[in-house]
Amino acid sequence: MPTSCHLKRRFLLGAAAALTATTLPVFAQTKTVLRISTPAVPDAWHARMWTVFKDTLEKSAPGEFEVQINLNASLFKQGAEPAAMARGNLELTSMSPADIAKLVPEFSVFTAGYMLRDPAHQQKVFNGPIGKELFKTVSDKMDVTVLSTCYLGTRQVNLREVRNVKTPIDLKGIKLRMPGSKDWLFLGNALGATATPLAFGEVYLGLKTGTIDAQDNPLPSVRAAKFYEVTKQIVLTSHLVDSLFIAISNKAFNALTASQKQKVSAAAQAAAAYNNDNNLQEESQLVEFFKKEGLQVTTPDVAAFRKAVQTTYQNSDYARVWPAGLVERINATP
Ligand code: KDO
Repeated sequence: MPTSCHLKRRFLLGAAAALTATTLPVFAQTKTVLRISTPAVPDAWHARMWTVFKDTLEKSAPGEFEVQINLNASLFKQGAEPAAMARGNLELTSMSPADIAKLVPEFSVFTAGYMLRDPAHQQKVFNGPIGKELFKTVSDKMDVTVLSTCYLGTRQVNLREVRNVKTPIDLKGIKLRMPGSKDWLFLGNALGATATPLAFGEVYLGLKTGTIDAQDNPLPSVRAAKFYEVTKQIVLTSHLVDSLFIAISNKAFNALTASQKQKVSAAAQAAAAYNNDNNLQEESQLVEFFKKEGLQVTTPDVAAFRKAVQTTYQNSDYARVWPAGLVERINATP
């Protein structure tokens, strides 16, 4: 028969075991997991910025978050991120204007060539009243909160073989790879080429084997993804001052405390600032780099490209989808 001393000891051992069994997982669960998915290659500034996000958050909220960074579209394929966020399978990503335009048609104004003038104009538009209004619609329709605006760079045409390109007519018949959605394809065709959809991760091989003749991306992306190894020319069309928006699902954001929300937003701002500074600085130096790598870097008749592209958009259904006065407000933003 157990003595009371035995019983007490057994009770204490049992209680200790129960405590271990319940407390360990509870501790593990208290960290909020933030899964990030992006098609960016590791060497791109908009991939590296996620480490800045993670480190900033670790400093401001030590031990509160587990930030999981998935690059190279290893978690979700390019463009599938907003749907994954809606299903609750992903917390954060960087969305392109074309990703947003699928659900918020008026946002397609930012998929149009020659709409934003330069990186400073881009930041003023998105950090001012236009951004505020449109991001509210994005939150209502997509259930995600935009935390900051990244400058991806200004998109240029990058050809496999050297060609004399002055105006859109000179791109006739060129199979120009674009990301795989209708707004991107419209832009590629507006440039005068034959737009062909392909995921970012397949572009290098497409250029190498010749299944595509060209691709368009900002110079820092051409460097980071090493497209210069398999192409011979860059035509400085500067057709799109491109943006990426750091966004978090509303489900994940609303589960945070007010203080955590503020810290996550601040980390996203720090990440965007890091990306923007580096992309801007590198972009200004890359023409020399590509020339040294043996590429021809040529300047076309940009005014002719601008006119042709803007006319194509004005005469399309896009102009009807854009809210009255929006283009004028964008143009009037200093
Ligand atoms: C691309 O596929 O060309 C693109 O530049 C589109 C952007 O919106 C973005 O998805 C980017 O790829 C990736 O992050 C890879 O740099």
